[in-house]
This record gives sequence, structure tokens and C-alpha cells, in this order.
Amino acid sequence: MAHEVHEAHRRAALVFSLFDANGNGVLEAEDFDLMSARVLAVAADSSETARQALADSLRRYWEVLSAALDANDDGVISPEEFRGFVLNPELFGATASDFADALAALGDPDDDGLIERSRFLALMTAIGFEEANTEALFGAFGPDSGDRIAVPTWADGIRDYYSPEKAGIPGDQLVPTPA
Ligand SMILES: [Ca+2]
Ligand SMILES: [Ca+2]
Repeated sequence: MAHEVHEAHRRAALVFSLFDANGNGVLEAEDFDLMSARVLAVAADSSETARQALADSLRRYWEVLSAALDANDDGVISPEEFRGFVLNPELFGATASDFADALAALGDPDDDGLIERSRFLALMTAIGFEEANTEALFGAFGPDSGDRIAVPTWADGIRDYYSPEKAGIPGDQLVPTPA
């Protein structure tokens, strides 16, 4: 159990660094607007509905996070305040789920239910993941002979990744191993 908790905390630290899109060491509304803009920039061919859903999901994500974690109500979430992330699996799990569905949908602009490697890499890099780790994760999802994965496969992977209490999942490959 202690091992799982440790993994969850390590992943929470990476989630914090991904959320901190402007890299200033705290989370604020601007980070989520910036992430939204970066993701939408590589999904220009997705439908307006799908693009709006992603923007809405990230806005809600910030609202839920700040309402729960900005303990001193200064409009930003410090790394110390973010430690509460792993203590609220139900609240953040539901929010992560909406984001997961919205992001995965952007991976499938032609709506055939499949996500091609190049699109997956573009979206994951826009979120802030390293390219090498992203390639490894795509392989772990078991792409088909056309080098594509199913939309729900990725949506479930994102859901698990951003769910604070999960451990022992494919997304743990994205967590850097301490030297
Ligand atoms: Ca920030
Ligand atoms: Ca704060």
C-alpha cells in the first residue's frame, strides 16, 4: 500500500508540473488557458464542438482544483496546497474524466474511432509530456497494424493518469524515475 501511495504522490508531482503550463511554480487560471490554447493549436481540424468541449473541460478543471485546493484563497495553488490533490480522488476523478473524453476526442478529427500516432504525439506534446515517453506510452497501448489506437483506450489511460489514487497503470511510465 505504501508503494501505491508513493507512486500516486510522484505522479501528482508530474501532474502539477504539467498543469503549470507557464512554468512559474504555481497553478493559476492562466495555466489552463495556456494549455487549452496549445492543445487547440494542434487540433485545428477538429470540430468546433470538440474544440469547445476541451476548452470547457480545462476551465472546469481549474475551477474544481482552485475551489478545493487554494486553501489561502490567493488565486493560485502552491505546490504545498497541491498535496491535497491525492486526498480527493472522487472529486478530481470525475473532473479528469471529462477532460479525458474531451482530449481523446480531439485525437480523432475524422471520427472513425481511431487515433493515429502523429496526432497522439502532437496532443501529448502540447499538454507538456516528453516526446520519448509519449512514444513509449503509445506503444504500450498496443497500436493496430495501421499504427492507430482506439479512442476509448486513450481516454481510459488519461482518466487513470489524472486520477490521484490510481497506481500501477501504463501512465506510470511517464513519471521520471528519481536518480
Ligand atoms: Ca503557473
Ligand atoms: Ca493558494
